[in-house]
Amino acid sequence: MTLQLDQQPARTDLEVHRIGGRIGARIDGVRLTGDLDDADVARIRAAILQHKVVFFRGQDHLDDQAHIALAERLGTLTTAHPTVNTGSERVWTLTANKGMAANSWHTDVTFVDRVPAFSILRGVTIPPYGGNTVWANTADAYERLPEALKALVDNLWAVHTNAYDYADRDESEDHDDEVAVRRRAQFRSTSYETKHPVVRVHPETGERSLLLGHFVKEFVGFNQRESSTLFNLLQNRVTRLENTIRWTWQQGDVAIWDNRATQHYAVADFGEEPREVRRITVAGDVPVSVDGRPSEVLVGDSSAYTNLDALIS
Ligand SMILES: O=C(O)CCC(=O)C(=O)O
Ligand SMILES: [Fe+2]
Repeated sequence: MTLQLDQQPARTDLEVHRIGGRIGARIDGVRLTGDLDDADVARIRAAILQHKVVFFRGQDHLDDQAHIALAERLGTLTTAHPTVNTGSERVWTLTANKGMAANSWHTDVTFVDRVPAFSILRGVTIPPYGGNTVWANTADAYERLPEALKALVDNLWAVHTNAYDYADRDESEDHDDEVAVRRRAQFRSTSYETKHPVVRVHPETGERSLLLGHFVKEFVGFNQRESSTLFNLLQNRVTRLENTIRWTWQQGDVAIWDNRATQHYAVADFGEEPREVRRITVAGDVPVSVDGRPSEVLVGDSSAYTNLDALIS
């Protein structure tokens, strides 16, 4: 007889507490390591798929290596970033937000075809105030669209790029600061453009979700002005407050999100206070549209970022 997951005897005190109406759960009673038992990993993965983002308090024991070992339990890892030299093969370190453009709604790395599956973010230095991160549920946003709009987006494709015009979207005071300018130049040092379906079918849950965020350049068949009107209409559905969860970080917290069903925004309201978070990214496969067509690379080769042949699911 095979036991259902939730009928298996609990070996730890792992508990999942929902903290939002449409997205978000906190998981208590578990110490995150690469040695978690398989049943706990399965419960955590199921919770991520259901709640889209999950949070763990008090994981101060994690260093980069343990963080990597934990992430490997969820799948094959990507390199740290397709274009930015982070000084590490796997770890993407974000110190403050200056010019990083994380204070803008996005899904991670959608300018390549192989959009990451999971991002695992650890709070290393947390400011005394501000610096929250907000996540939005892109599957729920799709489900709540009026049928007429669903019919439109089911057949809509968007071009995503890492070379988008930041000046358009960033009103921060340090936009022209030297560090910010240098970071942006590195971010765009190699150009990537990918055509993605606006509605993707999730490879694990079968759910449909909106694949948008700040890397979108335009919609296929629409001019700039029309693209921007349509983009705002859809993004507003994704980011309405009822569809989000906001997390107030403490040092040692870990957030894991399903990058195939969320967008996020790091709020840049912590003045000159230091803030550092570190991310390990689990590779994902190429999105597929409602009618079964995969995303298409227009510019750039991201095979070094994610080796699709090595993907384990
Ligand atoms: O700084 C944060 O809280 C999130 C940054 C971000 O966008 C990411 O790690 O993907
Ligand atoms: Fe991000």
